[in-house]
Amino acid sequence: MKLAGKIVLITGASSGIGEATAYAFAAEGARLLLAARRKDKVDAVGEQCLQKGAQGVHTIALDVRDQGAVAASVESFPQDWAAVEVLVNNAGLSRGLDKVYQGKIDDWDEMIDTNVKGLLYVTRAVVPGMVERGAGHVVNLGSTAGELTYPNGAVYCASKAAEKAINDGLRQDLLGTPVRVTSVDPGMVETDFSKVRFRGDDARAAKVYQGLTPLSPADVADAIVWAVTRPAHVNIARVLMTPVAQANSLLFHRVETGTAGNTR
Ligand code: NDP
Ligand code: 8X3
Repeated sequence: MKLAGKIVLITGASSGIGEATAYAFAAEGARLLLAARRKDKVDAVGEQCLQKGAQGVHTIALDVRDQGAVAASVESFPQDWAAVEVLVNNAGLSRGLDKVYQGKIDDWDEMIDTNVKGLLYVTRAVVPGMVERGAGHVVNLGSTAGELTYPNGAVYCASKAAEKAINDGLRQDLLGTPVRVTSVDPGMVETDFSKVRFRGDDARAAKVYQGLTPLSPADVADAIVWAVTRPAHVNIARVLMTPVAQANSLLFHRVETGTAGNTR
């Protein structure tokens, strides 16, 4: 599939993997619908995209947890932006590292509302148009966390296990249509993810990536663009990717300690 001129909707495009994915599609000459809550940030990403080769950019202030706003937003795309061909369901976050029996209810609600319900709301609003037009590709951001639960992360891991189930279910439900569905499931990627998890405690967040070379957001964007650009009859169900220093969501090797273990 050639991406020049194709309309690509990316949620969570204001930072990290979503931002890098916007740049990667921009370099292919796509037209980008970029959504996130922080409109100023998403506008700045949009400007960069135009410089990198995007054929057009339309930015949207959107909280994916707000089902009404998601539906209204997709309904109100300008006429010549309505035919979304690629949806990247990337918006997501983690909050805290706590034992389930001590966890904060608000953190659980935020993770589940964003990573599970938000992903569903956007999918529900966009995919019918893909089916109607007979063209489309949905890329969902999963995680190694959805494959294997790690201590103190049960609810975030559960949200990504739900993503895995939804990704598989959506692919089954779209059988008989040309619409493709892919989950891209990275391990540690250095973004604002840990800063958000630890609510701005940057020193604690930096420690997550100390002593190993994490994936970069561009590495993940590369996998997304690769999956989307396979021939139209090829569906990449899942891309599970980690840094070399990470075996799975439980096991990392850190150079300074020379030890393997699970320390986030
Ligand atoms: P960042 O914190 O850098 O980016 C998260 C993005 O999600 C931001 O653009 C943020 O935008 C957006 N977002 C969060 N909540 C909402 C919301 N309610 N509505 C709309 N947008 C929202 O983290 P990453 O880039 O790392 O995370 C992107 C995705 O990748 C997530 O789904 C995450 O779970 C997944 N992932 C991350 C990994 C990692 O190690 N970093 C590994 C595996 C998966 P804004 O705040 O402006 O709304
Ligand atoms: C993010 C990866 O292992 O930090 O999904 O939770 S991890």
